[in-house]
Amino acid sequence: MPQLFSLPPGQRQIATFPRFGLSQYANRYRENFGDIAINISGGSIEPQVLDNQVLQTLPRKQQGSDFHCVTTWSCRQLQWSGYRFSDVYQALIKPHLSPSSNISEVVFRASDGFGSSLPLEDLLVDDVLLADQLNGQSLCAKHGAPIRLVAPAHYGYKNLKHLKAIELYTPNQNFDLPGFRFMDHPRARVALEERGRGIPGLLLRYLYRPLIAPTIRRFQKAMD
Ligand SMILES: Nc1nc2c(c(=O)[nH]1)N[C@H]1C(S)=C(S)[C@@H](COP(=O)(O)O)O[C@H]1N2
Ligand SMILES: [Mo]
Repeated sequence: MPQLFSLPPGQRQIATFPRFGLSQYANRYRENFGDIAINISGGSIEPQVLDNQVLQTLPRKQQGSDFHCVTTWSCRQLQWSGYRFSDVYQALIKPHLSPSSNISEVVFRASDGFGSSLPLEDLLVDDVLLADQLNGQSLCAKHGAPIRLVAPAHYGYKNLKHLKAIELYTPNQNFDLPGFRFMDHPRARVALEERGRGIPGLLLRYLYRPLIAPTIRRFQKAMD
């Protein structure tokens, strides 16, 4: 279990799992984010909605994984439960696509307005989940109710909370995401310190670190 002793480059352990994000999302907190309803669209797919009932037809996956925010805090061994993204894709999405559709990129949209993308190839691995439980309980509003993406090999900003839509794109298609482009690396792999786009991860470490404490306070205050 080498992970128990070493953290990825530039990361430091934090004792508790804070509510976190870009400051403009702090106040978009609600006590109730409603039931699971994930709108699937793009590619050749007939738009459709995944709800709890259809997700429950898939095997449940439990997983303990570390969580790494781009600002350098890491939280160890969070216990997630949910569904493998690869199972969702293979069983519930792919059968509805025409065989010739070449999906390469997936965009996730959240009900607080946040959005993120990852290459499909990064999502079809064993530890990427759509998680609806954390530490044995239904996911709370603070951490992304009713369901969120968990992609432990990628920085926190790829781990989108309050998931409400999944969009599928082919290699030549463009899409829009909220936020500054330099802050969004297309893959954001933690092991390679891909913190941002066009700026070295090593530099961003030092720019982001002073933001941790005020951001945690701001996100906490928005829930009071
Ligand atoms: N919908 C939504 N998802 C989001 C964010 C957000 O503000 N809104 N922030 C991202 C960032 S930067 C991080 S580090 C993690 C934080 O997850 P947590 O609040 O459960 O700790 O959520 C990510 N996913
Ligand atoms: Mo983050």
